[in-house]
Amino acid sequence: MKKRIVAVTCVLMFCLGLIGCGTERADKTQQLIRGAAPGYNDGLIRVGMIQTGKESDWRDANTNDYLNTFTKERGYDLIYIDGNSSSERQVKAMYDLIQQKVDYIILQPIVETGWEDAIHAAKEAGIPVIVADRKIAVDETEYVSWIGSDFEEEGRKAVTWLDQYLTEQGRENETIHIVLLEGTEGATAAIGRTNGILHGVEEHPNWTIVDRGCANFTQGEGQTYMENLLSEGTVKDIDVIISENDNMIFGAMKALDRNGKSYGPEGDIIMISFDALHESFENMMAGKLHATVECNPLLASTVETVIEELEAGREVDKIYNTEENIYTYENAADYIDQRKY
Ligand code: GYE
Repeated sequence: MKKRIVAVTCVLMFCLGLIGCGTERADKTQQLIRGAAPGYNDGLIRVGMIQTGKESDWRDANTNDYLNTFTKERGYDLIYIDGNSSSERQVKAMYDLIQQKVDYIILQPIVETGWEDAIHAAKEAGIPVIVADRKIAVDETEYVSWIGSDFEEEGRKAVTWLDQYLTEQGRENETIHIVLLEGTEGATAAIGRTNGILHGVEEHPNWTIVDRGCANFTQGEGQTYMENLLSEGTVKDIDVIISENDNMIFGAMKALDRNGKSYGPEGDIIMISFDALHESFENMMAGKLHATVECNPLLASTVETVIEELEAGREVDKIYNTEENIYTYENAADYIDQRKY
């Protein structure tokens, strides 16, 4: 379809005596002419977007960012597909979008594996795929770019902060019992954060993971997981809970409340999570959460930049990492008003 647009555009420009036909891709002028091209009814760039689902508040912020960026007013026809937390559904969506001959596919995969054939089919069809948020385990020549966070670095930030905090508290030589609530198995965000955290734990012979398990990044599963753990009674001491996202720690808080356990800077258990949602800042200010490692969900503008570059026929980078911070109960009040999600 793109070739046809370019061809028609070139004929138009040639007839108007404007310029010769040099580039293969549309630039801004060509985009304007798109609308006039017969057979291409609206002049919009058709973008298929495959989302993971609705597992967390981070995800809602991420979805809204795409919906607000890829609008008709801004020149896009967005076909948004909710993966509904199903990898099979996501793969099927890829084939559907290929069949619809969209101009670009944005893929936000649930898990890294299982993508070889679908990604290759998109490449064969000449549809550029931009992967965002989590990664896929395929050769990097199969897709255009990946845009997202350095999740292992996020994990390291959490343990570095814990190390400093324990030292400040004079607890650097104490045995520290850690519970680790993990995100979805096979998801880059969970793999990376877990690696970063476990490396940090290995470096501290007096730290021990007394329990770890998957709660799929959801608040409900975070709560159930913690309720089960507390009712089993096999884990006696918990000094720290590290949760691989904010929603799971909110769920864990409910379970701790129901079991009369105190936590947060004003309680017994040290609480650390990831994402840095607005609600986490409120929790830090309320003395219920120690720290949250930022993970930026606002990826759409970078994805759009990649599309604009491709439209202009320019080269794009393979990896775009987001800039991120860690926030704590000590500085939450200084930042809460600036938070965008
Ligand atoms: O941390 C979590 C979400 O992949 C970075 O997925 C994302 C993670 C995020 O549901 O809240």
